[in-house]
Amino acid sequence: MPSKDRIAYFYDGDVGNVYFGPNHPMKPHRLCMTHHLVLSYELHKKMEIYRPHKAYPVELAQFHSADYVEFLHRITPDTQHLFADELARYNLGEDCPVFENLFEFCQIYAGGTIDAARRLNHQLCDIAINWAGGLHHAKKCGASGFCYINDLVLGILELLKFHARVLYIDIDIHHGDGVEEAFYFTDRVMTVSFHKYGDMFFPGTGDIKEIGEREGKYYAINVPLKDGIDDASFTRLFKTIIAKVVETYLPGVIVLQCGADSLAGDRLGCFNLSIEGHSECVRFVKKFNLPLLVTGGGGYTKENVARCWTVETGVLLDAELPNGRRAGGHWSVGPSIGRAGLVRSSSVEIPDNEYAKYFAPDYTLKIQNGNMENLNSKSYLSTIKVQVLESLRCIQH
Ligand code: ZL4
Ligand code: CA
Ligand code: ZN
Repeated sequence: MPSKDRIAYFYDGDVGNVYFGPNHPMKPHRLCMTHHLVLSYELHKKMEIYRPHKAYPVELAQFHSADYVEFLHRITPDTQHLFADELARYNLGEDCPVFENLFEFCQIYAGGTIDAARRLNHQLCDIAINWAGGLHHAKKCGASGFCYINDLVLGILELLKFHARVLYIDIDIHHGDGVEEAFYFTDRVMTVSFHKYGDMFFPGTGDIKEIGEREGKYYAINVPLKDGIDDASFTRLFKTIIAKVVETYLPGVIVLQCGADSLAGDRLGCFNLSIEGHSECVRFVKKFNLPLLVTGGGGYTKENVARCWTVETGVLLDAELPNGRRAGGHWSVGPSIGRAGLVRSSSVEIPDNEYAKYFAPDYTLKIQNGNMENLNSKSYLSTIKVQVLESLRCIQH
């Protein structure tokens, strides 16, 4: 177990109190649920918890255009009807609505990722976690796909002040287009995104042939996948590619976007990963023992998001949770009567807390299997792997 001060965890209770609107898939309340679940497992005793600073407009403008930042700062739900042109220009609307306290929300999640990068830069921790961050679609001059400010790009720019090479890995089911685009022409950041590709799935980019340009050629990697990918196929492909990437690129620091919409049963997703499969990727990345910045991202079945990021907090702390993978310690294991009064076998209930009701009826960290066909054939996955590894062979340091 690492000493408590080596893991920095960023959280602001205000971040979960914003509302994107009726039926909007993005529910920041999942961040409160995650935090309460982390507390109920007493994981806060094994890491330092910080409230992030609210990033200043000039910090946001390190990547974004000053006019866009200024507009985000100024616009409110009451005044938006006066700014139809600007709303269209900055892509604000149905996916990216203007809501109460929008700018403060951006300042908090971006502040968390920037603070995380700064603590890593000064070697004040080995791993920094910001589950509110990971909003990978935001562009220099506008919002996209529920993302307004690209905290990942801001965090990476901060890391580049101290590190020659930054590796960005993205396991959200959507293509990490905003981060890729920001660093498409440089070899100082390698971006690797695993995502669903095809059938017009958002954002529509991330073909395997997108590899970067000019100085950045071969430094963008895209792993396009079909519906229903399972733990075995995903983790095998992930480990093969990431091991080769780290061996070839020799990054000084890794940024890992852990979007939980790649889990089975996600409201927007179509993959079939369990929490074990998803968190196995986190465990694998941690094992390189490089400074690591971990963020959230998508995730639209909010009980599963909270379960996943809690288990992954445990993985990063070397404090594996019962049902996260291995059972052990003082947790009760074995046949039990659930809170719902059902007899179950080999289940471990999450510790009781004021948020426990969200995890009914089983009250465990397990999620429902998607029961889906894996449309990624062995030969398809093998072709993808071969193409990525071939592209990596073109890099010569
Ligand atoms: C919704 O029900 O594919 C937004 C968005 C709001 C409530 C109001 C209904 C009005 C699904 C999505 C209709 C809204 C239709 N409401 C929005 C091409 C689209 C154009 C916009 O995980 N319409 C755009 C974005 C994706 C598109 C995914 C993932 C983020 C991340 C990191 C972003 N956009 C079609 C959709 C609803 C809504 C229901 C929705 N939007 C599903 N997928 C999208 O990678 C955080
Ligand atoms: Ca992705
Ligand atoms: Zn996503």
